[in-house]
Amino acid sequence: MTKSKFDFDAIVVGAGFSGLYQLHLLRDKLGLNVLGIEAGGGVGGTWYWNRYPGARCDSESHSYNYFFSDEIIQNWEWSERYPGQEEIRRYLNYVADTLKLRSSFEFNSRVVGARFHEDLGGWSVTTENGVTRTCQFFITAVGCLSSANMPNIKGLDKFQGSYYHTGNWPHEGVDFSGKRVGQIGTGSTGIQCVPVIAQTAKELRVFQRTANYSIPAHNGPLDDEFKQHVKDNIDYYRALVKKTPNAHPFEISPTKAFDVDDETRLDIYNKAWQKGGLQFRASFQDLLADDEANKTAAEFIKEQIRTVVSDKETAEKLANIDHPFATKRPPIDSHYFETYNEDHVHLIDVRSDPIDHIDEHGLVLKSGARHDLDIIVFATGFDAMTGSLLNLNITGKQGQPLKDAWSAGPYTYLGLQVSGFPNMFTITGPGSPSVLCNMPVAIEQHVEWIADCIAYMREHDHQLIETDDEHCKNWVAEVNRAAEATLLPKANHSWYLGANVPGKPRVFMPYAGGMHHYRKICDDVQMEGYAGFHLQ
Ligand code: NA7
Repeated sequence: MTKSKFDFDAIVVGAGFSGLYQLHLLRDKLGLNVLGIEAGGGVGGTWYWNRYPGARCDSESHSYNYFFSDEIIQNWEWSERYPGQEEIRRYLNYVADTLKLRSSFEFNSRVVGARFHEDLGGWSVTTENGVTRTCQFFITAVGCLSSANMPNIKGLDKFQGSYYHTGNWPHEGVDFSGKRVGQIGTGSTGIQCVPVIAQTAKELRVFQRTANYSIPAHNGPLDDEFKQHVKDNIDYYRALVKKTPNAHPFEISPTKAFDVDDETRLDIYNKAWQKGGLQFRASFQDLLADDEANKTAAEFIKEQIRTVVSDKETAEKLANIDHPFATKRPPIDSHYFETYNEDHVHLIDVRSDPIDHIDEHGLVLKSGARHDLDIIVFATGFDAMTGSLLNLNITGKQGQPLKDAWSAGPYTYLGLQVSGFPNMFTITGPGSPSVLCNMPVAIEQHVEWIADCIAYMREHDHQLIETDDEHCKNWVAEVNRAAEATLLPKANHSWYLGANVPGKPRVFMPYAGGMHHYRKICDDVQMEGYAGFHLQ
């Protein structure tokens, strides 16, 4: 066997759902020499870092797993309708043990730079400890929501209490008992935190900039009958998640909101509300396409908020939502709105009276109103989709940094590759459906496509694969077209648009044309011998 000119055939960055499976396929199916690098101290990816109170997935557990291995499916048992953070981490540890993946990962090791070398035809990857390794294929499995968005509020350094970002939560937890807690942010994360923090805090003040819709999750233990049903019908569920636009295990209704009369529509919404979860969005097929249809769902939810929350003023602030339903990622909750009925929980509207600064004692609003606090929780989200990639300091051909290539927004072909960055693949990269889907299904599709592509290259003795400007330009146009065909771009502060991070280009980043269409596009590209990619 001739010695490779690279230290590794492939380096995979990240040990979450995507990194684990990618490493397994390349190492165990293709027989490559692969190194995994992970900044965290263990496997889990986003679930390793996001340990905030109430952290739970909004996909239902029977679809929030890998589908590639019957053995893994049959030997694992989810306990609740929606998997909690700890259970997901246990699951990923179980997968890592079953497939013996841990030994191929270097943990507690952060990638600080990756550079393509034209003379080498491959990459060098440098970690924080100064070590540099070379590889032929550089694969990012860094997740879409991994780079915390910490707002730049002046005076935070003076605050004498403690503060935490939900995405970097201390492993030992935070004790809220007897404490005056302020929480900034009411996205999916904030909505999960509120009811749990309220259980022990002396006082909880929630600072809301944008009111948000939320659907009750109705989480609870799964009964044995359902667990067995899923195992016995796994082929059905595997096919279902491949068929639906968001890769969830339920169909979107073929009916339009105005195909039925008012009474029937209300009945459908009531039933969906009772059932709970993201399925509410699937009540009618045109909720994300038609303004008037959307309003029927939006008004229904606003009415529920007014019914649940007893204080009229608080209810109005919560129901004063400025964007169409589901144009921001729709949270699901466990007693979120109900929590505002507790005397020690207060909602503060920082849209009408914004946060001005933080001082030793707490938050001060523009009006001068002050809120003295012991703990501040920043549930302020992520520099989504591009942040975790740009943080790797990636440099492509002719020394071009990825940050320059993406100065006007992410520029990819299929969300899989960037022109000027040969042999680099971005699992669930911007331009792919990713965050609009049940993630593990989107991840499996990307990971398998990448592994097939590398296998094809080996078979045909190709050393390099690179897309080009024309295909990136066309794909970005297609991503925009798909978004424009929906109401999604109408949410002003959405992280889908990058609008939550000051200075970030406003571009709709995920592909909204549906996972099922996207899968077909990628399959066709593969069938045509990797059309849009140049193989050398
Ligand atoms: P999100 O959905 O980005 O929510 C962040 C929240 O923080 C949102 O309510 C923001 O208000 C608020 N925010 C951010 N910066 C500020 C400042 N400076 N002042 C006041 N309020 C602020 O992040 P999540 O972590 O909740 O959810 C991310 C995804 O993780 C989620 O969709 C799931 O897919 C998993 P805004 O709306 O910008 O006015």
